[in-house]
Amino acid sequence: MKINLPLLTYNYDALEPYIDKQTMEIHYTKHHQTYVNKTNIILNKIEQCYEQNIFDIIKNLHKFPLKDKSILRNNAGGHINHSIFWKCLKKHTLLTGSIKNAIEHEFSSITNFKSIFEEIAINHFGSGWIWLVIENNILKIVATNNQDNPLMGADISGVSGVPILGLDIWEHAYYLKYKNNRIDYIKAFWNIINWDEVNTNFNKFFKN
Ligand code: MN3
Repeated sequence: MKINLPLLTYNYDALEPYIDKQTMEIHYTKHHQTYVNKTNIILNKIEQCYEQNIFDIIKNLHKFPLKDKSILRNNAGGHINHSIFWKCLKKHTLLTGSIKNAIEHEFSSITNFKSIFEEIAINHFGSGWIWLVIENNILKIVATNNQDNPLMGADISGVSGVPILGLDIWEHAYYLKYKNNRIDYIKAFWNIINWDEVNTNFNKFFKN
């Protein structure tokens, strides 16, 4: 089994000025590509891989030997996290439809949702990701360290649920433009969320 860098459906400068062209290009062609390459190296070495796709692999990390497990956790995790992230980014979409209703239902208001999300992102120590997940049919905001993903389950990532929106808060995601001002990067995120994609994800995983 071999994985590939997913096609980016927009140009590197499409998210300017919120995410600059150079950061996008390096992030996608260097960082994400490295996660893909390292995942493929380890997948090549594993004699028998019973899992048929990369999502099944990160959901079943416990099935792999310890040394493979940590390499897969970091690199297959990195690949999936970034694959989700790129799809969640687009300028000029509207927060509307079922996802809007669900956020208002769960967090009282959009404003309150945003402030909780920002608070979790600002207070997260070190590298990681902030996610909006559906867990037991409830919307939650959770954080993971390094390249962990909620799909890995609580035993590994400390949280669980299906991610429908993710924000990369590694320094490589923002440092060229925002330097140490992670808070400005987090606040800029609201301008580039692809709510159409998040709404599609919500409808896919939320059981009415
Ligand atoms: Mn990244």
